[in-house]
Amino acid sequence: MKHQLPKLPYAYNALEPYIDEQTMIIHHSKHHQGYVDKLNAALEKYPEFQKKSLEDLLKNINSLPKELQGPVSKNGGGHYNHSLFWGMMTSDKNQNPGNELLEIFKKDFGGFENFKEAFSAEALSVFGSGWAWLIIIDGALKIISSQNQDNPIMRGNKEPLLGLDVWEHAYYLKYQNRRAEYIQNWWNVVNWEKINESYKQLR
Ligand code: MN3
Repeated sequence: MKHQLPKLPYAYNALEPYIDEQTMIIHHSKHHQGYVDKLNAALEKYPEFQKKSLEDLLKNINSLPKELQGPVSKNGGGHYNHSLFWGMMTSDKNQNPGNELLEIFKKDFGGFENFKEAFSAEALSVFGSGWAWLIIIDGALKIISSQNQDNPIMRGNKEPLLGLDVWEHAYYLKYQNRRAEYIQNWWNVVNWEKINESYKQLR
């Protein structure tokens, strides 16, 4: 079974004006498709690993054949990260995290605004290409970042609650070098409804 590009859960222009249509078209139909295609190509000679789920491949990245580790972490990681990322955003803009998560943000970060500041700072500080993540470790929320297409499950953590792509391809057409402005605007399209569901499953 080959890996497949998932459909976007909204139209390419649905995140306007914060994320522009052209960026979404290229990001989904070229970049994400490219990760899927290269992942399938890398697995072509390995029928036994074609049967494994993407999560299985990434969680066990270090026990894959040496030749597969690089291509799977880059392209499998890219496929996994983007598949999550699309669902972490929504056309239903400016959602509120809701009372339960607001309480958790208060407990773990001193408040929602503090959390946003810390997450934004982590995303801004990624050198080159990578991601900022919100994960749960031992019942507490924690902000981390990763390089390239690495992600929390490759490090033995649970699926992330929230992730932000800070590769230049995610924002350069609209924001050029202004990553901070991209990050600030991205908060308007965060799918808090989805993140609440994930929290209930993962905590
Ligand atoms: Mn990307």
